[in-house]
Amino acid sequence: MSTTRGALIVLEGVDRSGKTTQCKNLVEWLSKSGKKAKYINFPDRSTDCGSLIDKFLTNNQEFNDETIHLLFSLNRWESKSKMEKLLKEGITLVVDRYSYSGVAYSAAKGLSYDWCKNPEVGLLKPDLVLYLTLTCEAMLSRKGFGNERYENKEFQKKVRECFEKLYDSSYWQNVDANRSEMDLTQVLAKYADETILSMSNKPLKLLW
Ligand code: Z5A
Ligand code: MG
Repeated sequence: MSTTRGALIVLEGVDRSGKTTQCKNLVEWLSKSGKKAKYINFPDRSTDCGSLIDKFLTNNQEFNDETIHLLFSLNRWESKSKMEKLLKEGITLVVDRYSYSGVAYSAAKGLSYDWCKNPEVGLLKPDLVLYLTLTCEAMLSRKGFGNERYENKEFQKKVRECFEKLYDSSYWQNVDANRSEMDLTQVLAKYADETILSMSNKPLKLLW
């Protein structure tokens, strides 16, 4: 009998909406309920390309808007084969930011949507995007906001508008993140579970 593939589940949302916390909780929850699941995050700062991105985000290196956009995209391409292999082995991937962050942050700087989407064409398309929504006030009150590049209120407002343009009701689910950590995990786990159960013979699709 062939293995049912894992689901590709992406968490997106504005800064501090709790993506990393929730991705980790979700992997733990899925594992406890007997499903194989793995956490993956972008940017992956552990690669050579990721280390350049890290220098940029921490204001230790400058790149023009197009260059940093392509580096973020390259950072996802580096992982494509590994992700495909894991999914085919039946492992569900819970991904902390993906191409949607890539497009939203660059488009918020003024690059065109089409230009921003192009380098993402051919990457794996998620089965489910869980988009965490958070009001500006709630975002600003959370710990750690303001330490890195892009972490300012005006820019985050533009990012939010760009994310909203990417919304696609066929595989996106908006979730209000302004609730307790555990309540939010329960809501997300329900959506994740439904998606995993619906996998059966679904082929992997590609963006965009
Ligand atoms: N970027 C890009 O430009 N292009 C790309 O292609 C990609 C990314 C992939 C760094 O990303 C930057 O890269 C990011 C987008 C850009 N720039 N910005 N802004 P990152 O993923 O490394 O960003 P980060 O520094 O980890 O922040 P974050 O991901 O936005 O935070 P989060 O993961 O959404 O939140 P968190 O770390 O889980 O939680 C934040 C805080 O809130 C923390 O103190 C928690 O304890 C607290 N928290 C979490 N959940 C709750 C609840 N439910 N209630 C109250 N408090 C909570
Ligand atoms: Mg994070």
